[in-house]
Amino acid sequence: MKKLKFPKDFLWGTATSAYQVEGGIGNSDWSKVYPAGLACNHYNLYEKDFDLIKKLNQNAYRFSIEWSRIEPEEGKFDKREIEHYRRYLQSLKARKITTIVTLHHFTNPLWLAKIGGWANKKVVFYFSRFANRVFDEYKDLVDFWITINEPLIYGSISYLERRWPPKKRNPILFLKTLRNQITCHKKIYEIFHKSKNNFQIGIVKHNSYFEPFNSKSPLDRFNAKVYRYFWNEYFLNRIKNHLDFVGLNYYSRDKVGIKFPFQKGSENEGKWSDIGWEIYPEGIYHVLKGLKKYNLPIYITENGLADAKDKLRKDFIKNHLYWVHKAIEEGVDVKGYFHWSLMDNFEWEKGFDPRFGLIEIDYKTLERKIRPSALFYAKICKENALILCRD
Ligand code: GCO
Repeated sequence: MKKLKFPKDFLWGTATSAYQVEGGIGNSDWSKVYPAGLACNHYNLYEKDFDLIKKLNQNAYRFSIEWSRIEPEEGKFDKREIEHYRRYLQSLKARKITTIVTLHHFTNPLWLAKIGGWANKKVVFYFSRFANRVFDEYKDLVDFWITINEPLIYGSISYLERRWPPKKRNPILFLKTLRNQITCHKKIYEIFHKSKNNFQIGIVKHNSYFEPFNSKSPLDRFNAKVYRYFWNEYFLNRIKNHLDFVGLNYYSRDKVGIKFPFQKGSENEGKWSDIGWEIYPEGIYHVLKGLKKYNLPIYITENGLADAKDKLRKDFIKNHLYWVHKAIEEGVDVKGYFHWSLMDNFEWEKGFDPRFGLIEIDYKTLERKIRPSALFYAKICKENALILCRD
């Protein structure tokens, strides 16, 4: 038996986002295009869910505040919703759960979408006004702020791949969005840090482990480097002086290169999740090592898989944490791990089929059922260690 201890005060938690779990959001750019209905009804059942977080020994929770609830019309702030999230945060604090709040997790109020969303320069004014208001309301209750979740995923899927609202394919709009995200982040960082409150503010980046499709091909090796730079580093390089920490979302490996049909068989040989993402735990180690140069604390803000039968999740957690621990031993300053997700939820354009939860949701009754992997993770959280048995 081997015990891999994690650093003192390590944060162990789970992550969700408002649109994916709350239910009843009718006023966002997603509401009509991909309605999430009642989702998990977390909006009303949050006390119950926080009890489960506690029961599962997690000491931190990452979630998002829905902009379209707080500001349903431009410039009009909804007092009832502001009070809702205050009670929400208070009940986390009452349970001594560290709070990590994401300000933008993919969805926008309809009024913003109507004037061009994130591609419109005005978003800088609107989003920082919203952020500022939220900060003023909740600054005593929030430990970590995240401005934007996965800026490049958001920009590319919405403005290049046409899969998410506004479902456009327009590189100019993509670049404008990117520019506005960078400006917004820096501005909010500066505004928040005028306050004397005790908090940290950062970004959540989706970084992948890029490998050449064919390691013998110089072209493929070059391609992997280009991806690593533009996907993993470019955004961080632009905001690195405006960060207290880096949030990392790691899911998988991507083999990149010039693909010829006869090379196909060699692609991504590992295990696969229910939605076809390769499970490649070692990748998290390489990605973490890649982030070391920023010299900032790192929180793994998402890591998980779609696994309805809960067959692979336990090993997934174990093996990823093994590699996280190795990175820590080699000097990477990882301070927390958040599994995606606390419970099954609305997986964007894929709907409710993919099951990412440590807790299973029965969408008919909204009953919560703890999966075996959640208990396995609970042990790790309690021990602040990963226990490896020889079996
Ligand atoms: C993302 C988001 C989450 C997803 C999760 C699983 O990475 O797209 O932050 O909202 O649900 O990553 O795909």
